[in-house]
Amino acid sequence: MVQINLEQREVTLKIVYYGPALSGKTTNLEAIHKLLDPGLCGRLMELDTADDRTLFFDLMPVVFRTESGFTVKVKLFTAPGQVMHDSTRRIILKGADGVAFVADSQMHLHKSNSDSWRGLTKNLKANGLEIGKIPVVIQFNKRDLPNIRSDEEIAMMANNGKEPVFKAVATRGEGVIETLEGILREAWRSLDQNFNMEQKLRIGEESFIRHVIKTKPGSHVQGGGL
Ligand SMILES: Nc1nc2c(ncn2[C@@H]2O[C@H](COP(=O)(O)OP(=O)(O)OP(=O)(O)O)[C@@H](O)[C@H]2O)c(=O)[nH]1
Ligand SMILES: [Mg+2]
Repeated sequence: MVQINLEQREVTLKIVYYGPALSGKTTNLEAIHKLLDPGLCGRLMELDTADDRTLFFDLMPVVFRTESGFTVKVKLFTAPGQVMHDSTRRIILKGADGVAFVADSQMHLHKSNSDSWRGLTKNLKANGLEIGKIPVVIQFNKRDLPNIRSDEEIAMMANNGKEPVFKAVATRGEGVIETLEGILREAWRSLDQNFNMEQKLRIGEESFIRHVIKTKPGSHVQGGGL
């Protein structure tokens, strides 16, 4: 849940990257870390095993100050995807203001995507949250691989579902910023509705997003939207 401290003029938001094992959640954060302005990004902290599997979580804060004098901290977390870490996933989802669900586009991983989605629903519920109420966007990652779900299929899912859908090749940084922008937008709208963020911080949605997504000069950001 967003923390708003009016006295210290500080606001902290939590966004969680969630999805099946090896779908590319950590890779998304690494790409964001490379693409965003280093002046805004904190250290990327990865708590993982020797073979790079997320053990507990990754965390990267993005911090900026508004002209109205507020410090805004956006904390980007990844949850570990391996099946055995379910209780860790539940803990990491606690107080999330938005979830970016990173699905693996490969056909044969369809079931792990849907199992993970079901797990998300269950773990949100355990935290008093609910899909449909908390902002969620979906990213279909690994678009560079063979035997993946077709663009048509993904477009159809995007049409039928409520969540915004993005396509990505996280290893190349493609679609990663678009996904982040998508979840920030959804999260901001929901927080504004519930807590009057615009009035409190005296910044609007676009300004909030532009503040976070300041890419490094010269960095190449490619589209991943539908
Ligand atoms: N070909 C391809 N490989 C990718 C892409 N994104 C990530 N990978 C690779 O997939 C593997 C797993 O990526 P991670 O980012 O560690 O996956 P994760 O979701 O954090 O995995 P867990 O922490 O175990 O849940 C790594 O070898 C990545 O390089 C992509 O877009 N295309
Ligand atoms: Mg990981």
